[in-house]
Amino acid sequence: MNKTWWKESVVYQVYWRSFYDSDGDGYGDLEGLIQKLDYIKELGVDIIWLNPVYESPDKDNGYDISDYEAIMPKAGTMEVWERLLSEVHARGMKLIMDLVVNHTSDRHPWFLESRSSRDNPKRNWYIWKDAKDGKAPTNWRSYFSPSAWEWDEATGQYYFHSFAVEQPDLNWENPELRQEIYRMMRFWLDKGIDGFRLDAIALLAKPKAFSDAENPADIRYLANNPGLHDYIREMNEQVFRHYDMMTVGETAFVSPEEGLKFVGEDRNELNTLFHFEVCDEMPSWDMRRFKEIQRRWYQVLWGKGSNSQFLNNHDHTRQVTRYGNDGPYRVQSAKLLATMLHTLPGIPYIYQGEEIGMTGVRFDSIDQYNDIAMKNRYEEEVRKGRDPQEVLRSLQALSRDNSRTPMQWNDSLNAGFTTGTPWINVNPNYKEINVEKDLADPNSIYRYYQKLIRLRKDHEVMVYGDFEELPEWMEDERLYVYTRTLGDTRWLIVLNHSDDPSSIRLPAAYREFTLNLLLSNYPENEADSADRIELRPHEARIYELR
Ligand code: TEU
Repeated sequence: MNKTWWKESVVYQVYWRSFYDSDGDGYGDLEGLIQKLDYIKELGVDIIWLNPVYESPDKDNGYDISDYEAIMPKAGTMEVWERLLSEVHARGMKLIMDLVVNHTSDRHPWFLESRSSRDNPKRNWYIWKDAKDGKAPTNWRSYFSPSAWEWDEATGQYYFHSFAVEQPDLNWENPELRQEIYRMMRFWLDKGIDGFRLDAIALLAKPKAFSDAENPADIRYLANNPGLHDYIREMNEQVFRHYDMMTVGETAFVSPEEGLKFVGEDRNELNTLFHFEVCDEMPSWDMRRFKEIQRRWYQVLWGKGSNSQFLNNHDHTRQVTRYGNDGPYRVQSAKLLATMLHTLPGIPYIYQGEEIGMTGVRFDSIDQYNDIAMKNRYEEEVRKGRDPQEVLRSLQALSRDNSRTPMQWNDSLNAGFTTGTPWINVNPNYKEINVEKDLADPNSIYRYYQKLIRLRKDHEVMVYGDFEELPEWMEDERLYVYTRTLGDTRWLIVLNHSDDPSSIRLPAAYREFTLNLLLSNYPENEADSADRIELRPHEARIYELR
């Protein structure tokens, strides 16, 4: 397998508006991120993924861009952004920018022109259709609203939006539009960034036939349509291949076989991807399902293309709450999940706050929530006559705001995030869970992440080693036992994802090995041997087999 810098990297995702507020306006900002770069560097990560900072009316927290070549004043200025890039590089880290090219804001000048008249030269930069029988052209839902179509009275047509009404989709069939996007991409790459996280990239091609979906609620018809890979190959041909850069596609609804079309090294499309088979299809932890998903992606991708490992981000609630134990075993569980993500094949992504075990949140009223996806769904359900409190309760667990509460720096007011009023409430548990506390504790989650990342730097087996599960535990719903092998180096990873203790006896083939413990989230258990490994609740072990 050919070696590259991005394959060997650990990525840290900064949702800047919740990271650190330097000017007291209640929003995190780029100056605040600059002030915290040493904290990120000390963790040991290689790449920072920065959520969108472009000019935006902020209906979807920056994912509705109104000027691709300007910085949102809430975040800072282009001068501050330039300094951020320089400070990231000065610390030997890289910066990849989150880029949204499936849609723009409805306040982008392109859309204002497009909607001004049917014969405007930019009309065809977006997707406009006549009404059908006096209604929307199709019955398609959008991610954030009951219909993917919005009526425009002025020109008597509907426009298409995969997400919010305020996020009209660009028409990727239009070569003029595509060339403008490629020019903009080069604008940022020529500034020296190191790559892109490509938002909703699997949606660029729309269904060929604008006809009703059998089941409009199952919005998979919005993704992976014919023509999609032609666009991405052209993007690579015209932009990516000319730079030493990394691309990671946010590819909705892809199977491993579909995923390989994006990241196969012979495809000349993207370097790697996020798939959502876990986050979209596993409401809570299901070890057997998780193993099955990992197995399939490994079997299809390994040696051909790169995958990512993550269990939360700005769209998906905190992993220790959703998939671990954020109660009595929060610290051990956070470390176990990290051990799993960093020892499974793929590039590990750390979402800000994950490294100190931040948890999900429960706000009492819909007014305390910000996420447009949640608020639109709440209104839609209440309009159907459902009890508002019951609707709120049904949406809280998976609300994207769970991951968007401010970074918890210390136990002072607002967790040290802002001297102003935070744009979203701080999680009330910040006095117990915060950076200052973790930095002071040699056994903290943060210190454990540092050791994990250090291990990766010192041992290529974590990056390039073949993965193999021990058959004895393949169907086990609590234990995950697998090896990573590269040349003569063989590691054994043993995970007890359970509130109960467990013990295992390695198969005969492993009994000849000496178990050299490299890392555990508990104090060492001297009595262990291949004959008998005692595992405490949520215990994780990484052994080198000698
Ligand atoms: O999310 C895209 C999105 O919601 C789906 O493509 C994806 O299938 C889903 O997240 C998987 O659960 C991106 C951004 O991450 C999100 O914050 C934006 O709201 C959205 O695009 C619109 O730009």
